[in-house]
Amino acid sequence: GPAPESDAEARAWLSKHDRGFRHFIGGQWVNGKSHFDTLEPATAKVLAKLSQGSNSDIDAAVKAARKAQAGWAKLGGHGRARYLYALARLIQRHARLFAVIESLDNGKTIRETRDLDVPLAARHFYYHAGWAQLQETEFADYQPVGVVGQVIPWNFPFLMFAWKVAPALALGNTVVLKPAEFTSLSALFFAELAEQAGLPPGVLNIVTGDGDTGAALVKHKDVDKIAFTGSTEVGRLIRKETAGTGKSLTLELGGKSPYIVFDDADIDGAIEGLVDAIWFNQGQVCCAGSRLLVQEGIAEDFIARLKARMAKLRVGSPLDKAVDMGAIVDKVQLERISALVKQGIAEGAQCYQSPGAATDKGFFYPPTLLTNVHPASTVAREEIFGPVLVTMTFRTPDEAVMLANNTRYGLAASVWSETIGLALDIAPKLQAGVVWVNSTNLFDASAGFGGYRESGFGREGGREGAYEYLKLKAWAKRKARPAS
Ligand code: TXE
Repeated sequence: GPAPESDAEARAWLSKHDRGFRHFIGGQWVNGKSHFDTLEPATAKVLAKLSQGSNSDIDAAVKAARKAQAGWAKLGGHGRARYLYALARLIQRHARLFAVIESLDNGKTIRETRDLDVPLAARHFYYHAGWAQLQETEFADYQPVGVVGQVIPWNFPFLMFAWKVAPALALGNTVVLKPAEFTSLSALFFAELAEQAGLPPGVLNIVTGDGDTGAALVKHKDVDKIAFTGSTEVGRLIRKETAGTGKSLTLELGGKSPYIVFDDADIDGAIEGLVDAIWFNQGQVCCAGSRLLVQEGIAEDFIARLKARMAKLRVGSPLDKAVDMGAIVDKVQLERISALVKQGIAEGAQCYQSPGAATDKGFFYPPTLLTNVHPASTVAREEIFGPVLVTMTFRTPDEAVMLANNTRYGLAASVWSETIGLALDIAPKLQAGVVWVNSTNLFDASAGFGGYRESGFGREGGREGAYEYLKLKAWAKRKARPAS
């Protein structure tokens, strides 16, 4: 196979910071009072030392963002677009380094970081630069929300960073962002580039740390909006915390998305789609197609072919370009996945795991399939957030819809059938923010992404995503009084 991607440049960058990474506040690098280690999931070794953000770090960052906001808004759409274009080009110029940093930090494969996370992140900056250019005409009656606090998860560290930061900045807001504690490195590397690009101090502030740091940001009195992506549990806490305050809120939370295969589907296509739906990013994807609903008549054959495909998946070092699945982000997440699978078996499911799970060093978990799953069982209801597919069968289209919607979530759904009339009849009945027909996991900056029900509210990307960072100012000018 091809040689593994070299990590030399990334290791050199890390060793420049071996005394500990700092927060980026008001254009300055500020050392935290305490630090914590972040691990490399593929080896379980310490990768970097990060600053733990305190209440006073958050306060300093919010003050810096407040101070910068009026000037940033006044710069106008075109002025801001120039910065966003410059940032997009810097991402592209350093794409390889970004991809390696992200793979080391998260455990996801270099094929994914190189071909998806990093290019899509750049695309978000280009795309939102476009909205900035058009702001005065397209959003003439709108004002920026102001100072935005953003808290992001670890599954797509850099892509979630771009989803949050690009629209906020484009539309005249300033940002305090807290990356996930497991995966802060790509955000910090970006901050170095923002400094290079001459982004005005205070426009983008990054405070690293754990959930306490996130909570301090959510509670801060001078933040106008909170945008959060992460667990449903923390989303619920944040909604309570912001209730009764003037803060706006958008939440992108968990999912348990159905993947529906009818008996007339293109079976090879549906199986390749599943590889992408549930084994991409080790299944740590909010919109993962984690519930396979397959029509009864083809179920046995489909499962047999799926197992054969699973046996070919290669699990191993994230920097190996031939590897399909890397490491799970952290030991805690690995244990959560493994406990849920054990519970599924205890509740009557049959478990198939492909033999290819690598190494005993890092946090690896094999591609896993649970069959004979009862719709009421834990694994059918709870988000596993790992490489674990649960399967159920259905007989009729109505039953497929009923099973698909039998969840408190509603992020995504995938429908496979060669009868386009059937697919288009089913799609609108599915309670999900996005429905993919004969495809899965397609994302673009121009398409608003977000959930129904307990998957959250608000959209990211598209025109709708831009509105989340704006507030309407309806106004009228009094007519001049007619001279009497
Ligand atoms: O998420 P958390 P965790 C789901 C997935 C996973 C589970 C737990 O099912 O197994 O969540 O993951 C910050 N106030 N998803 O525990 O805690 C935290 O520091 C403010 C789905 O890692 O929600 C991090 O930056 N912030 C999801 C971010 O919230 C708080 C992606 C997310 O971490 C906080 C991730 C608090 N009280 C996990 N507590 C998706 N939908 O994509 C924590 N944080």
